[in-house]
Amino acid sequence: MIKKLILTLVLCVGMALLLGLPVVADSTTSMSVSNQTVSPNETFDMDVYVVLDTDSRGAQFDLLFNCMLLTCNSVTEGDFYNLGGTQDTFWKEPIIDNQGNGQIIGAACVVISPSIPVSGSGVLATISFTAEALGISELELCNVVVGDADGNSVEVIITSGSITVGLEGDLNGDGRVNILDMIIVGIQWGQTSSADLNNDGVVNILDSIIIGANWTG
Ligand SMILES: [Ca+2]
Ligand SMILES: [Ca+2]
Repeated sequence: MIKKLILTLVLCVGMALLLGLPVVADSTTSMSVSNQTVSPNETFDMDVYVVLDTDSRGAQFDLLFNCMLLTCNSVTEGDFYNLGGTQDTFWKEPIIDNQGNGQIIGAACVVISPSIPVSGSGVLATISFTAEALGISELELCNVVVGDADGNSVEVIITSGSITVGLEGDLNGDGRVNILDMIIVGIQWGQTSSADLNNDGVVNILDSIIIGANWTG
């Protein structure tokens, strides 16, 4: 019985290779930012979070945001690669563009020899923003590169986020929490998107409840 199962598995893999089907890498390396709701004029922090299932010596990212809604004040190194300040790293300050496009360009962190590579999870960087106007700004991670202990690129799952400036639950940014926001939850039901108000990775009834609790009509 076991031999049959193994033979079947081998045949399936062989067929997949013969047919040129993509082989999906079993990667759990990820980089993400979350969704937050903030008030106008509020200054707040957003962490860039990493999860690494392999030893790594460095990572870099860019991030796009809506500079009509947000001003980026600073991007500072997190405690992931420096192990809470106990080992040496080089932190490359990114270029911050609060005009025109709204970009953070070239944030990077690398451990410096003889420091050890790291794995697990933690904060790669912390971004300080100030909310300037009502609305929703997508936070799009891009140009993400994570290197393993030998400098090889690692496959990374990227999860971008968003900042809602205004009332919690006001998904369309019109200053009210009502049926229009509930409709957005309905449209995005089951997805990972900006309507994921409680940041649990899926849009569902729990997000609807948050809208109900903040209902203005
Ligand atoms: Ca609304
Ligand atoms: Ca949710």
